[in-house]
Amino acid sequence: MPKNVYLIIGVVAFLIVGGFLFLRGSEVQAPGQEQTTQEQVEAPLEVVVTYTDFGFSPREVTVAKDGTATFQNQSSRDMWPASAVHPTHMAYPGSDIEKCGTAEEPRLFDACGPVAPGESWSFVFTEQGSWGYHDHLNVSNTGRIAVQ
Ligand SMILES: [Cu+2]
Repeated sequence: MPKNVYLIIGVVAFLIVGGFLFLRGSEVQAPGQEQTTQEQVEAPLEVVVTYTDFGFSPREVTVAKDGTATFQNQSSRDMWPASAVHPTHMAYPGSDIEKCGTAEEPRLFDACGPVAPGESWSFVFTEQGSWGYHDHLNVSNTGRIAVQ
């Protein structure tokens, strides 16, 4: 019964695509991010993560490869976003707290110093994967960035 096989394949494909679009559509859109009119939904090139006294928000975000995440300090104290794992910060490829202060600093997923309240720090993610991070000054505050 080839017709039935095609019908089943069609229904399964419809459910997969529909479910994917539904899940993507329920994600919180970053402020200023324009809706894409393309059929293919892509990860944003820019995301904003705010840091308050309660931690990072959203705690998990997705950004496109070569996209930028900006960490805004809206808390009452200094923050220091940095790659897992504390205290070496070496989970993100190439990152290492020992490289802070060198010419490699712009490529480190590490603020390499305190970011004062009201200030922000941005980083361009060139490596695909799922990267955990924390506030080096308050290590119980953690987050995760998926780079697609
Ligand atoms: Cu740390």
